[in-house]
Amino acid sequence: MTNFFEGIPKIAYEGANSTNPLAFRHYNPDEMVMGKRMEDHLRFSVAYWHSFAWEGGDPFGGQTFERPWYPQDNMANAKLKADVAFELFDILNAPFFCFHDADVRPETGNFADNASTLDEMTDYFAEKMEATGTRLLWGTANMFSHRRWMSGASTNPDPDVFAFAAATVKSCLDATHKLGGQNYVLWGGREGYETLLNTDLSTELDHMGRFLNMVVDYKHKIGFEGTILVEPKPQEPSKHQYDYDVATCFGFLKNYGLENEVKINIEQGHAILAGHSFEHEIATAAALGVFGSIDMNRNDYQSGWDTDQFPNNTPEVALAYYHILKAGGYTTGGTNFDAKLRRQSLDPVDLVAAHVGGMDTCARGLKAAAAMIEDGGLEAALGERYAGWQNASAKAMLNSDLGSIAQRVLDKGINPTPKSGRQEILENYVNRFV
Ligand code: XUL
Ligand code: CO
Repeated sequence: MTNFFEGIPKIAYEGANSTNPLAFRHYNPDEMVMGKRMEDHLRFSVAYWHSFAWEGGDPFGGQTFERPWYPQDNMANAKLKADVAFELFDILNAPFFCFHDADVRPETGNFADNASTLDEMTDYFAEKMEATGTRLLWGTANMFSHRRWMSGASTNPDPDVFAFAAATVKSCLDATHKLGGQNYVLWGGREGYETLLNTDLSTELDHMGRFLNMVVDYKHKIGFEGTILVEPKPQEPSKHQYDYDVATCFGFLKNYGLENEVKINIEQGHAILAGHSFEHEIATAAALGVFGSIDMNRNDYQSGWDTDQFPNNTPEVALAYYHILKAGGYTTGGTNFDAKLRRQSLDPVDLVAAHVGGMDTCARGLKAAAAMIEDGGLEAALGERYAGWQNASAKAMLNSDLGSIAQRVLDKGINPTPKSGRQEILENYVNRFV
């Protein structure tokens, strides 16, 4: 045991009337929601990078946090960081965690040393996972922070960087497989460009497509049964990112023959940056058969940055879970808190409280979503709005052609009467549940 969280108890469920800031008011892991335990619906995961590796810097200033595992350039501190991380998982009773290679081991600047320190750290994790029952939701490679990645990883004009990226993903997939990870994520922060003046866009897309095919081949070769996920984001750090949003990713997957192999990890803040709502991205992925997992957070609506705040808006979260439940819930996916403290939130208690609030907001959203599904009001309204399509002659149009349909309009004198979309009535309905 370290003394990092000294004085902070394990977080318990105390019910909605509790005023204890370090208690769950809604997250009650064993509570049944639509016939399934809440913990199994939500599948919470703590993100190693924001909570343990990020030092509180922003574009105008560096480290604000002081942690006993800084500087993060040696293995002793990497192990201390792991000890504290597993203590947080335990305090929160979080079933899963996620990590990048660069979060957990020091950066040595060369592949062989990075691979061997990653191996040593994941052995260290394996012992802790065995002892505590914490599981790995996903692993991933950080191919955006080190300067070698500044012009991309698989899309880099330099084939040596492509090679370094392939070797890095191989080592991270091996690590994820070793730890029984349920998914493997690829987020392409630098897979994009700053200016077309120096970028061969079509070659870069082909390289990225080939790279992802190699990842899928390797997954099958080693018998990794988890899901390969890509994570859309429109920009930041690159001006243009190739995996802009769910629809763009789906087009990419189709183009490179990967739509049955790869699913999508959808992040709230990235959806907002792309000009979408979170539920739009979830519903689009579900409609296209590629919904995988979510990175739960919240973006500031004014700043235009990826602020990665902890979620605290129940109505927004409720609509997200409504679409997740409608899609059948998670299979290998889960709710990963890709969320970070504000840089003034210096204390260990801030880290705990941030997760407690995030988990509670999600639990409350899940319960509201389930109540809406059980009530059936939104589904009934949809049924009514699309009722005309139950008609046999309406359905027959879909197997017809423009000429025959035009003839039918003339023969029957079809002249549609506009009907109310009932938006305000439906918004009022949702407010009854949140
Ligand atoms: C960056 C982001 C990443 C991915 C994993 O915006 O979301 O942390 O989730 O690389
Ligand atoms: Co993310």
